[in-house]
Amino acid sequence: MARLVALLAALALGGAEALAVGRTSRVVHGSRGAARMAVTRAPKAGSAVVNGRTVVLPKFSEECSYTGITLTRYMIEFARANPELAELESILASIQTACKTISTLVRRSSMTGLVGLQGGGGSVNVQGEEQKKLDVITNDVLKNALKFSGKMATLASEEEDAPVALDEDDNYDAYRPKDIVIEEGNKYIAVFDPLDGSSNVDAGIPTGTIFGIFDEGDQTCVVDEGLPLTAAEQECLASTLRPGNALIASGYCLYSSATHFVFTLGAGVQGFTLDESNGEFVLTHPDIMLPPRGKIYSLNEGNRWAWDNALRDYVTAIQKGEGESGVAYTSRYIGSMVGDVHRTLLYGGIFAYAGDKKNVNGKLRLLYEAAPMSFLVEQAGGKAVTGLHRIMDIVPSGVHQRVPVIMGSPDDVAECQKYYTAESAKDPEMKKRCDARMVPKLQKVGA
Ligand code: FBP
Repeated sequence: MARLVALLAALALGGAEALAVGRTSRVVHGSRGAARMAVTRAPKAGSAVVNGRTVVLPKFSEECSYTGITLTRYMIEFARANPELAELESILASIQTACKTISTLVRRSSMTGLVGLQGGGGSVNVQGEEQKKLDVITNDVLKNALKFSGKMATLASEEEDAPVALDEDDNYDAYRPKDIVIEEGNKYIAVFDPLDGSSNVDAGIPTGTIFGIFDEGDQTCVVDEGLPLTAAEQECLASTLRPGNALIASGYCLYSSATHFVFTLGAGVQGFTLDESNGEFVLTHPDIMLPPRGKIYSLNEGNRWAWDNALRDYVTAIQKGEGESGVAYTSRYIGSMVGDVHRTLLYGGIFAYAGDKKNVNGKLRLLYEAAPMSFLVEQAGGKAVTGLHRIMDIVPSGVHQRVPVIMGSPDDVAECQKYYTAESAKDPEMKKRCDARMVPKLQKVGA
């Protein structure tokens, strides 16, 4: 009775004090001794249909005021709400562990000698880029974490020439007495860029990890029988080269002033921040939605001379405040896709690495950069296009295929797209080039 009176008295005080009172001695001691209070920043509940599958969003009616809603707890609830997708819990657990490790490796790299080029230089990946020490190390960290989840069939990475097929590890048989047949879980495909923006890492500029998860599903592409690949390799390649609209999860981890983990499971976008004090990602940005329009454009203006007229005219118009909003936009460009997209998701506006006369397909890779980020942007209410077409609909023609990228606030991307539509109506070559990307082609390994 006394405790009830105290509680009512505390509540009568109203506001934070009430909670403070609650937190001190009276209200804190629940049956398990941890503080409990009504959740204030819980993500929206409900469900959504993803690739023909209904995904139920996890619900949080309580939150520990000391821990908050962690990514670990979010995925536990997600698995409870979606038993057929329960394996995503251990996959995301593996990815978050790898990202925490990478966050520490990047932050301490100047003190641990992890800056600079792999092997002092000369170590070149399949795209001809000189690898940083951290490119190779972060690739190993993420590859191992995914492999040890025991849920992956195939991995494709910016730092791997070709997709890597994962066989059952020895433990698999060790755990299964020969005579009992146990239903084998699903297997998944992970595509990732272990350290996006790595050209910036030695200068302490934000970098990130980008990932995308496909379920094994059915193959959407054919492989050139002429390729010198074994049947298993052909199988593995074909199962990896999937369009973005087949993704079941994607996200990034940003290594910057704070470490942010932002992801989607096809039903909205959730943002977590690493609480360095307990090593947990805590929900700080529930249900991220892009504003319909922003005031920031983000692209490498150093390429301006090579841009298509469409892009040049669009950027000129918004710089001068002669665009649809009549507002003069400002420029922000980090040169790390994860950093530039993270800011765009939170502040709105447009990020682009378009095709140009120098690189008709731009610079960013479809499978493990453009498609996973497009899934996020679309789930946050934005748009992601090549100029004329939706990036998520492109069937990759190679693991390292590049595509033009224009993404961000829906009204900004739609405005930019109008310039491309107008120019392609005058330039059949350009139209042909853009439409050709939408036609699935025979697959090539290193392309
Ligand atoms: P990687 O560092 O993973 O190769 O990524 C490419 C990237 O660094 C993107 O993060 C970024 O958006 C773009 O290249 C920057 O290119 P540029 O220096 O030509 O503007």
